[in-house]
Amino acid sequence: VPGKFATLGLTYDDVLLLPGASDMAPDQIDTASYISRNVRVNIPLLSAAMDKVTESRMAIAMARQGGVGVLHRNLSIADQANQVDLVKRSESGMVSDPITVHPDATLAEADAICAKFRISGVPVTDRAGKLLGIVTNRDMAFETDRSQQVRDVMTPMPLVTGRVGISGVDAMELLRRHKIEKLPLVDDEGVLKGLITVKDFVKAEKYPNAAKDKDGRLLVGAAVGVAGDAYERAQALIEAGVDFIVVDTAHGHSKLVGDMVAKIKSNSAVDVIGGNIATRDGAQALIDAGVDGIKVGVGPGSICTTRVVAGIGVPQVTAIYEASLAAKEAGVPVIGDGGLQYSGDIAKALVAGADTVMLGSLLAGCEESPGELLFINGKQFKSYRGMGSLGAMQTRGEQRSFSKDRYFQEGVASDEKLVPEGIEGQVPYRGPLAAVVHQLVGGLRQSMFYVGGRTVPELQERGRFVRITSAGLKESHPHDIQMTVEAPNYSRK
Ligand code: RVP
Repeated sequence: VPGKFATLGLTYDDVLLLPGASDMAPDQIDTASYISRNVRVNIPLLSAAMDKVTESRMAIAMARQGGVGVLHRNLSIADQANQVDLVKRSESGMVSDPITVHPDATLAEADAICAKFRISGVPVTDRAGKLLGIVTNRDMAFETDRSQQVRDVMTPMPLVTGRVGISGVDAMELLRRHKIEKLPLVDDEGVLKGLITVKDFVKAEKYPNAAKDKDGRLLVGAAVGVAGDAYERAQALIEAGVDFIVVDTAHGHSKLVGDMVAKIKSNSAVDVIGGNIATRDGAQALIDAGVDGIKVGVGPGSICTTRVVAGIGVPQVTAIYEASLAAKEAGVPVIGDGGLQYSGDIAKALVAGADTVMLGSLLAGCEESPGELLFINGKQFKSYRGMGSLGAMQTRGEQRSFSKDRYFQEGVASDEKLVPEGIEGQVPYRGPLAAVVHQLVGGLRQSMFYVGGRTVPELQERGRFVRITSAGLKESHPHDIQMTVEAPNYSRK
């Protein structure tokens, strides 16, 4: 852009989508999209990498709904890698590397394992991995002495087992015929190679739209930074089975981010997403560094103060549009991150050029987000805060913050010297994620119907905006009435 002033910046509230000719039935709509070159989701939603939004519980719930969670990084490397592990083991066609217990372990230890992974029983193996038996809740329920060894309570071999590579149908038939819940899979030497459980079949039926990897495990992503041990963190996450890494900073158009993307990519096959940027040049720099996905958003976040503290940013619809000009040419998907307030903003982001969107405040109030329910004046809330807020960046007891480097403040000597770019607050409690996602995706499907786009690419291609004024925005919201009942998908700010 010549001169000092770039184009006029527009955001969600500045535009509406034009209704277009539509010849489809609503049930023909397909909301699948790509979050990066090789990671496909069934609904175009990601939960934000924030410590009040995405830990393993939210990530599991998101993937079951067909989207994906990005695990935040404001915790130790071991803890974050453990969260990846919890998601990858939560539901699957077959667990290829099942949790096991040694026969010398105590019942108390076996209990702890079951509780940690929310499972009802564990195969018992010797040091060489040979299957010796299985110990389940049923074996342990009536034992009062928790110091007893597993070997004395387990159901020993011979058990009903399957061969590695058994089909789902055959496995289900074995489970049914023998009225058992777990089918260990063994090789010729009797070494445990996998586990199939009834629960997984039930869940697969309950969540038909779940976003899964090629082995049938739920998809999950995780965030890393650029400072200190960020590269070691990425390696640990990859080892734990993460599907993609997000090099997540407040300024993705910086050499440090490009270098980190290139370094991770040079050593692994997982997709690497870079961000955040808000211009075409920023997107191009990430493409040149080799990213598989681009995250767009500087300052739109509901908890973000970057635009006032630093005076930096681009209104989100324009930011997405500009970034997508570079991204489309390179075949790299775009994530529109932050600033969405209503379901209608999802389609606006997609028409502007995003392939998926990332949500913070819209999901922070869910049952599955980290943190306790707060009761204030008889109403229920959950806390929510920016990763650049003082609370997220300062030291907690002995525990240093791992999110400071998102704002390039890793080297700041003491907490008093931090310059926050976010605030802390609370959002209304919204109940289980499934109901929230139902409304968000329901809104998106309506948008697709109105625009006349059966698929996300069709929506992107056909969608056109009309710019509106503040009078138009006022007209868009309910007006000239006192709202007496809140709708599940609408509340006045
Ligand atoms: P929102 O959905 O509007 O709540 O925005 C969430 C996004 O805001 C995050 O995905 C992240 O990009 C950004 N964020 C997180 N922390 C902060 C901050 O402290 N400024 N901003």
